[in-house]
Amino acid sequence: MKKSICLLLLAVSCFGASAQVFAKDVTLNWDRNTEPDLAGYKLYYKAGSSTGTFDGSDAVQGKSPVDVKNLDTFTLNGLDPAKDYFFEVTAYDASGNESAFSNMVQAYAAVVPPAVPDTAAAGDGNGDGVVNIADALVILQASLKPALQTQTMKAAGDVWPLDANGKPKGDGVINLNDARLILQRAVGLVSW
Ligand SMILES: [Ca+2]
Ligand SMILES: [Ca+2]
Repeated sequence: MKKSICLLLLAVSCFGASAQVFAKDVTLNWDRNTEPDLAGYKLYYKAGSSTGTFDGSDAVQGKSPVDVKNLDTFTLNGLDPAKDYFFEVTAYDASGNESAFSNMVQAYAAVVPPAVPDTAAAGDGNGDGVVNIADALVILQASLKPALQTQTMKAAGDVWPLDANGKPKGDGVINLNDARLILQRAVGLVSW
């Protein structure tokens, strides 16, 4: 049980019904040990930082380490997509002797996209529930100084361009087009 094991991260997938609720599945693969008394592998995982004990407990399969038996590919399910995870694997023999740890691999936290504005909130760049000139000014400021842009502005203030039905579609950036369109909405030149 001296042989080193090379661990690879194969896939990270996210599934979820809304932006807030995701389950993350992480598939890992490692090279097989060739010792004749090899009995299986243990998959260690932890959330947060790469240092410290591999004391993960989020996976559907249970707390770290997960005894994956004599497999060389395994998928951990139900991890929190908001967290970074770190993984290592060991091999064990029929007598219970455990190898040294493999290399460590990391699965990064998923980037949760900003909520798509519904038409009621679209244009409400300051998040106070109404669309008026104050929002046009807030978005104008934010368009000139990106450091000022908040999640609310990005979600509600990115209204330009409008789609074929005249509803705010957005193009992923806050700029003068958004400020102008919110101003037009505020003074009643457009509606959505
Ligand atoms: Ca507002
Ligand atoms: Ca825009």
